[in-house]
Amino acid sequence: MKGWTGRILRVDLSREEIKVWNYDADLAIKFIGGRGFAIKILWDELEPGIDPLSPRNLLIIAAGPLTGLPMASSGKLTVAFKSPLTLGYGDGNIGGLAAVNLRRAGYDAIIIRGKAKEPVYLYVGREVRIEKADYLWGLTTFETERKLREIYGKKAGILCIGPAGESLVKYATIISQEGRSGGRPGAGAVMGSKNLKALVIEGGEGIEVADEIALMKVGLISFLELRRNPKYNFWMKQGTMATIRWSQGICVLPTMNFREGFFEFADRISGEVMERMLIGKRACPNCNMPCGNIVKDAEGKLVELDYENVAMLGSNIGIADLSRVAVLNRLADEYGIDTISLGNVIGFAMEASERNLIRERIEWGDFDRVRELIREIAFREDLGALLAEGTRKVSERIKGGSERWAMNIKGLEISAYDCHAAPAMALAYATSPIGAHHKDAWIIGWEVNVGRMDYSEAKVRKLIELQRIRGGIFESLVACRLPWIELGLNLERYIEALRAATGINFSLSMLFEVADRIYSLIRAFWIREYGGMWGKYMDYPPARWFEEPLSKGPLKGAKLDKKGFDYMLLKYYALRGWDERGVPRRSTLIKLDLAYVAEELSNYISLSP
Ligand code: PTT
Ligand code: SF4
Repeated sequence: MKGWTGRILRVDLSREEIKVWNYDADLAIKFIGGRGFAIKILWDELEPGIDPLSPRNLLIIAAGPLTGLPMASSGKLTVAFKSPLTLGYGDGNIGGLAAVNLRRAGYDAIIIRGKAKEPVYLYVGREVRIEKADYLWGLTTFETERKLREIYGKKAGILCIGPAGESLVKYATIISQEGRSGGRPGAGAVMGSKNLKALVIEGGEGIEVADEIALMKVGLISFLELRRNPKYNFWMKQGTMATIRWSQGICVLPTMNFREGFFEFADRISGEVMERMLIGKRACPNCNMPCGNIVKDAEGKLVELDYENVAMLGSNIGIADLSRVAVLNRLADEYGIDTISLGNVIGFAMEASERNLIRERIEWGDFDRVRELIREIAFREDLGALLAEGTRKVSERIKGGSERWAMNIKGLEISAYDCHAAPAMALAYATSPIGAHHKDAWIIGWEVNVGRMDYSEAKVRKLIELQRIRGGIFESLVACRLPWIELGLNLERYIEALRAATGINFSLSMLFEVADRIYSLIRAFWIREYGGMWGKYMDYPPARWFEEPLSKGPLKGAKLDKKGFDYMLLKYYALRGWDERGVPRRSTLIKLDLAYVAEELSNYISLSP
C-alpha cells in the first residue's frame, strides 16, 4: 500500500501491551482513514452497551491518507470513541504536530483500550512506551504541554487533557498546542477514565507515496491558488471571527440560551474588535491560511479566538466584552472543556436560575460568576458537579419542562447557529452523526441565499451533498476543510492528491460511496447502542425553535414549522435509504457492502427490507 502506512498501533493500558496491526487494503479502500477507520473499528471491536467511561471503551486516534503530506492544511487527525455525553458515536478533529508525526512515526491510527493503574502518558516514536505521569496529573493542558516539551522539545506532537478530563466532565476535550481542541462529545473524559494524561508523538521517516512528483505539483498548485484568492487577505485578518457580524446580520447569533438570534451588543465581540486585539497567528502544520487568532485576554494572558467560542461564551450568555470572553475561552482551553457545550450549559443554568428551577442565582452576563462556575465544572465542585453532566442530564434532573430549552440534540449541545429561521441548518444538526455539531453540514451559508423559510427537497439534497463532502471526504482523508469552504479550493485538488498518494484512481463518486458507507455505519452504531429506545424523536431539535418565535431583530416572529421539518426529515431518511424511523434498510446496508452489519443490527431492532 502507498499513501497509507498500513499499520495501526494497538495499546492496551490495563495489560501494558503494545502491538502493531498490519491491516489490509480492503479497510483502506472501503473506509479511507480518519472517521472511516474509527467507525469501522468501533463497530467491529467495541462491545455494545458498555459504560463509555469504563476501561472497555476504545479511544481511537486516526489520521488519513492525506495527513502529513505536502497538501493544503493536511495536519489534522480524528479522535473517536463511544461518547459519555450522548452514549452514541463521538468524534472530533484536531490539528497539530501530533497528526503529522503519527504518520511519520509509521502509523495511520492508534487504538487505545483498558485503563492504566496510575496516571500515564503514551509515547509514540521510533519506539512506543507507556510512561508514568503522576507528576502531570492535576496540571492544566498548557502546563502539561510545557512540561512535556521540556523533555521532548518543540517538534513533538502533544495531545493532552486538563483537570476537566481527569474529573470526567462529560464534554471535556483533548487539547493540543494551547488552543486546538477536539472531541466535543467527551474525548477528554474518555482519556481521563483511562488514566491517560497525554500522548507524545515524535515523527520519524517520510511517508511513502505512489507518485511524489504529482503530489508535490498538486500541493504547490493548491498553496498558490489559496494565496492568490481575493478573499485571502480578509481571511488572514479575521478568520472564523468574521462570522460574528455575519451571524448577527442574518439573525442566527445564539443569544440568551438560543432564545434569540440577535445580540444588541454584537459589535463589542466582533471580528473588528478582535482585529484591534490581535497579536499573532497560530496554525496547524502544512497550513498557509492560519486561522488561530491570538489575542491577550482581560487578564493579560494569551488565547486563540474562534467564532464558536466567542458566540457561545459571549452572546449566548450575555457577555458583551471580547477581552472577558477571551478569559473564559482560555479557561476552557486550560481545563480542557469544549467551549460550545460549556456556553450552552452556562446559558441553560442562567435560564434555569431565572425560572427558579435551581437554587443558585446566576445572572445573564455575570462574568465573575461564570469565571468561577467554569472552575467548579472542571473540578466537579458544587453546582459544577451537576453541570458537568451536560444539558440533557441536567434537564432530566431539574425537570420543570426544561427539556424544551435544553439546547442539545442526542445529548450534544448545539453549535453557534440559531435555527428559529433556518430549517435546513436545524436538519443538519438533527442528522449530524455525533449530535448537534455543525462540522458535517454548515448549510446555513447556502440556505440564506436560497430562501430561509421554505422546507424543500432541494435543501435536503444539498444537505446530503455537504455531509458527503465534509463529513465523509474531509473527515476520512483527514484534511482541514477550511481551504475548500473559505477560500474555494477545488475539491478535485484533494482527489488528485489522494490519487497521487495512493496510486489508486479514486473519483468523486467513489468517495461519495465511502461517505454513505460511513454514514450508515455510524447510524447503525447509534441504533445498536440505543436498541429499542431508538426512534425518529432522536433526530429532533429542541422544542424552543418550534414554539417560541424570535422576539427581536429583523426576523422577529420567526420560528420553525413542525410539519415542514417532518417533511424534510422523512425525505432525508428516504434519500439515504433509511426507513421512517431513521434506521438503515437491509437493502441499503447490503448495497454499501455492509451485509454483516445488517445481520448484527437485526439483533437489536427490526430492519425494513
Ligand atoms: C470543533 C469545535 C469548534 S469548530 C470550535 S471553533 W470552529 C470550538 N473550538 C474550541 C476551542 O478552541 N477551545 C475549546 N476549549 N473548545 C472548543 N470547542 C469547539 O470545537 C479548529 C478548526 C475550526 S475552528 C473549524 S470550525 C474547522 N473544523 C474542522 C473539522 O471539524 N474537520 C476538518 N476536517 N477540518 C476542520 N477545520 C477547522 O478546524 P471538534 P482544531 Mg476542533 C480554542 O474539534 O471536536 O471537531 O470541535 O480542531 O484543530 O481546534 O481546529 O469556528
Ligand atoms: Fe488549522 Fe485553521 Fe489552517 Fe485549518 S485553516 S489547517 S484549522 S490553522
